Amino acid sequence: MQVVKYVFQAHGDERGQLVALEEEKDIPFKIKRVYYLYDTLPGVTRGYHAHKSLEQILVCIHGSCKIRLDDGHEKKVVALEKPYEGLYVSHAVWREMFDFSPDAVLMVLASELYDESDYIRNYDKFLEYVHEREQQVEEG
Ligand code: T46
Repeated sequence: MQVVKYVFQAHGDERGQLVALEEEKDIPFKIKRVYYLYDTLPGVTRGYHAHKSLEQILVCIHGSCKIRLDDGHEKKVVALEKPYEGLYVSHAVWREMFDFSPDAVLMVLASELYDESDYIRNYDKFLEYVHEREQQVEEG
C-alpha cells in the first residue's frame, strides 16, 4: 500500500506561517465538506471503518495523532504532527485514529457530503468488499 503524504507550501514571514489549500490544486478533489476532531480524551481510538467512495485529506493542524491505514492486505501507521502535512486517505481503506495528543485538532477535507450509507463499519464486510472489487477488476 502506498502512503500519500502531502507537504503543503507554508507562506512564512516574520509574522508567522500561513497554509492555503485549494481544491483540485493542493487537494486532489473538489472539497465538499470540512470537519474536525478535537478534545479527544486520553487513550481514545476513533474511525474503525472504511468508505465506499469518499476520498479525504487529514491534516493535524494542532498537536499530533497517528492513523492506521489498512487496504485489506497491508497495514501502515502514519504519524501526523505538522500543520503543513496532509495524509491522503482513499476509499476502500480501513482507518483507525489513535495516540491523539491532548491538544490535537485533526481537520479533514472530504470529497463528498456526509452519507452514512458510504460507510463500511464491519471489518469482515470490509474484507469482503475489497475481495469483490479485486475480482471485478480481474474479470474486466
Ligand atoms: C473518517 C474519520 C477520519 C456528522 O454528522 N457529519 C460528519 O460529517 C461526520 C464526519 C460525522 N458526523 C456524525 C456521525 C456520528 O454521530 O458525527 C458523529 C461521529 O462520527 P464518527 O463516529 O464517524 O467519527 P470518527 O472520528 O470515527 O470518523 C470520522 C469520519 O466519520 C470518517 O469519515 O474517515 O473521521
